[in-house]
Amino acid sequence: MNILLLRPHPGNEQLGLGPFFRVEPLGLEYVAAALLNRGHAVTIADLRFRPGAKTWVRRTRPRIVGISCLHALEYDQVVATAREVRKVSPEAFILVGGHAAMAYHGPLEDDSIDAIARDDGEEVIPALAEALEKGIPLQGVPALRLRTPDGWLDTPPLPARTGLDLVPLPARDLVSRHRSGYHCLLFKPVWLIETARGCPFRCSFCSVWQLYDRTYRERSIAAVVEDFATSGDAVFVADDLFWNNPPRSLELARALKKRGVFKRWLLVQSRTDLISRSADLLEEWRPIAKDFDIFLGFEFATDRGLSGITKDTGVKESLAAVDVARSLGYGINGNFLIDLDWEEEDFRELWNFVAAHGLQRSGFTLLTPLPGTESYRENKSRLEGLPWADFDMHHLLWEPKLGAERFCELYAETWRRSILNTAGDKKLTDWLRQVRPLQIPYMIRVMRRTQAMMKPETFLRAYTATRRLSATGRADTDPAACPRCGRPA
Ligand code: B12
Repeated sequence: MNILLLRPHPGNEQLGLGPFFRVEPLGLEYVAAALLNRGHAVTIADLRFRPGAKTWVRRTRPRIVGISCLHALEYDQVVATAREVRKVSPEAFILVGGHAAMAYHGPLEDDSIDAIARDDGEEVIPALAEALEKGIPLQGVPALRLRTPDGWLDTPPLPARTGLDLVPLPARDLVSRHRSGYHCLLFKPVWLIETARGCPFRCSFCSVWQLYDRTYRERSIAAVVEDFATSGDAVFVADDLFWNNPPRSLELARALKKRGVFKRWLLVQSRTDLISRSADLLEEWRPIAKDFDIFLGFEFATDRGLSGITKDTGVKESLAAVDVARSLGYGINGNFLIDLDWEEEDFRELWNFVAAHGLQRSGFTLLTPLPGTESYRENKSRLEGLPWADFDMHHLLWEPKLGAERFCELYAETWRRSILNTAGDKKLTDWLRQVRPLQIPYMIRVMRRTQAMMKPETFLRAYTATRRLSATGRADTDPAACPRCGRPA
């Protein structure tokens, strides 16, 4: 069967991590590998590059079109993509899957979509293909939310969570034409690797543990070593929580070294408390890459702030993690949350903490109720009608306590204190010195886009545009500004 898998353009890559990161559609590569094993003809089209969906549908004449929906901010774009596909191929079966689709499917219940996958794709799509091929009723295909003449209904769940070794390696060849376009700030091209999935913790702002019931699944050491050995030299590890299982992680580090794996750059995501007590493990991992960065959620600069969310760790652990990581030569890319209820003093406390501990490489996101979290359920009524593209953790979703104008000034000032401000300590020329000459135009483009976050108008215009949109049902008509992000067109 011809199957086309689409990674849509997210529609909003303007702020936060959006401008720096464009990584391969790893979830689709695993799904594709599962389908190739069953003898299907599979194409992955990454619509962040040309050509568009219509061309791919005409070229591949698919029986099934699978569309991935990773982030809540992509819902509207995913529906738009499904409608475009439906127009060119009325007979194709259109299925949507991916984190945001599984965590909260309401916005995807559109007439252009035939089903939404409620679990990981490796078992679901092959079962769907088989049912379509044999004319078996789709109600028997597991883990679907299915559109029927009687409305949307759930099919039975998978008997157990899919083991990650069911498909040991992703079909990376299917995206090789875009490899040079995948990047993470200084590194281009970049590879995305997954060694484990899920998280046993219970942070109130995160939708991952809620979706996977706090489970944590691991790939086998042999599969991960093979994946590392055959991938390129700049790697972002997609695991929700790296180093979670110290004995297995130690074994993995040793196996990678034994295989001679050494990368130019590695980036992993982990927790402060885990790092603060895992110095030996981090020491074992450090020689595996020349530069080794860690994404760490500090969330707040005070225990008072941390007590307002469920994080189950404190500022003491944040600082201990910084000490452990720095003493071993790791780079720290922290993230702090900013609450729309903040007073001026809260911003100052954050700025002082960042300066005192040298955490200028951090990012600053707005505490946002993401679909799939309890906080979304609690705030649902006040979020009704907002464009999904605004759920990027940089858009104000309601009026801040300080008033939008003052809040946006302080938020932009927070970003101005980060190393991304090219008018600050690290100039554009310093960034350019860190990349190869061929990558200078790319780097200039990325850093220029990033400067929008240093300006209060960016956040304020976006907020005003959204409010106008909810009041009138149409976008800001100012032709000089993007209706979503308020940036000059
Ligand atoms: C890689 C990643 C990114 C990358 C790449 C995204 C991109 N645009 O290319 C970067 C770093 C850029 C990124 C950015 C952001 N991200 Co992100 N990201 C992830 C991460 C860590 C891993 C995803 C991944 O590749 N996993 C590995 C693959 C193998 O698994 P998978 O994608 O889940 O695929 C499986 C299934 O989902 C399913 N499947 C997938 N696609 C399909 C399709 C079909 C048809 C079917 C049937 C099945 C299926 O089968 C696959 C195989 O089992 C997830 C965490 C997560 N657990 O999802 C967060 C996550 C998706 N991101 C999140 C967030 C919040 C963001 C940001 C807003 C953060 C920020 N500070 O700015 C930005 C938004 C950027 C933007 N404007 O677009 C949240 C989303 C929450 C939500 N409900 O919306 C997550 C869940 C992290 C979290 N813990 O909260 N992100």
